[in-house]
Amino acid sequence: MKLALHWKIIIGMILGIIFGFIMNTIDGGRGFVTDWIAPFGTIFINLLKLIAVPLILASLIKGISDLKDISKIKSMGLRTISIYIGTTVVAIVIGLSIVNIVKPGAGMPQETIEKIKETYQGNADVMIGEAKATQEAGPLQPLVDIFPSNIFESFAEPAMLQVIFFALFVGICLLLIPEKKAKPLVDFFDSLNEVVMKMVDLIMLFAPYAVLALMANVIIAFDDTTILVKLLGYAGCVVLGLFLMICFYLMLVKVVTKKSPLWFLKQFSPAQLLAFSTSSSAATLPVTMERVEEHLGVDKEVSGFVLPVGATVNMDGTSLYQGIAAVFIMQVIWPEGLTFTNQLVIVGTALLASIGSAAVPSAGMVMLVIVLEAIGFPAELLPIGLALIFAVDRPLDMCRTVVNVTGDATVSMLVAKSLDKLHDPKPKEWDDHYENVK
Ligand code: DAS
Repeated sequence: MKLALHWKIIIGMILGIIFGFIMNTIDGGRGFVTDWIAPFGTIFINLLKLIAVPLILASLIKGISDLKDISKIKSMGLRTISIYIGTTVVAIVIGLSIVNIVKPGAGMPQETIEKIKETYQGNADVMIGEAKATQEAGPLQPLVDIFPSNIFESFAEPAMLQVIFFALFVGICLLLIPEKKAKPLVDFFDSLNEVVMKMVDLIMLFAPYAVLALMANVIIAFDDTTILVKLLGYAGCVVLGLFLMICFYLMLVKVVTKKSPLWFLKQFSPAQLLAFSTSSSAATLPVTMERVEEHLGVDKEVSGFVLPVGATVNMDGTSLYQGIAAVFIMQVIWPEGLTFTNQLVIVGTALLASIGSAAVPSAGMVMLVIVLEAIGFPAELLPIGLALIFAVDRPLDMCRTVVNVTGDATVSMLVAKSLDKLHDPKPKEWDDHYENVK
């Protein structure tokens, strides 16, 4: 019986979790996973990151040149940004509602706080240092950073927004020159897009084994389960909020595109599984694009713009998490900060912090510092505050990254539907591509 690839990925995840727990009980087991298993997960993530930039370039340039009409680009950009902001505000409001009702941080015993502080203060200091580094620039630096001075540097970093700007610039200019002159370059990017999509398929055949390595590596990181138990209330609020966001997206898909939510989940699940395993929207982006274009039926000219922008600036899961984390930390060590005004400030700053969060593991926690500083959180309590949530951040990061990529896919369907660029997909199975190669 031939198993669909996403079932193989799920089996790889389960085996990885079991293997990780077994290695945690064996002397030298953690070292074995770190030295001999984890590298296969790193190779997989490297391969996905390798193709992200050429895929964005090819998909966006080809897509823009297919639009044939520059006014559609402005309309697509405005619809995309406004829907992204709307879903992010919904996410933050859901998060704040849950954490204020459940109050997971109220009444945490002082000895628990002390134990958490001594265990994770060092990690917290590193996160604070990273956050400070992002604040050194001026208020308009995020705008300046969109415009590259050397596109090869942009490819190398990769600076996703600079790559997107360059692709948009090239695509628009291709529309403004005679079609005969544009055709060679359009055909080149069309062909490049096909090649990169084929690379996604072949890389994904490695996914079940890579996911096993990634999950084993996550499990061996858990060394103090007693603290995890103390944070279950907080973690439960985040997971509940993220679940409600997924339900919100499925409602949007059903109401706006009339597609079945279960069909949407079935088609998009491989990208969600990878987002969960890698905790990185950037690494998942090639698979997100492949699933949205080939299995959800979104035209390339929409997915090529909406998804790379979304992976970079639309992080609904992260903003929901930041809202909950900020209030949880205040409930535990700064209850006097729990004012209505501060919670309104959290809505605004969590929106900006999620836009500024990089699409890489734990980025959301680093930017949480911005949210806390915006509400006047005492600087001397910041290390304790971050230490409080550090122990459970990795599993929550995995969950919020799933919501981040699902939000991007949902918005791409809504924008495509509004521009009449949503078609019935003709999906090709992953293995079918592989068989063609033999
Ligand atoms: N891991 C981030 C991402 O890739 C999300 C986060 O850190 O909050 O989307």
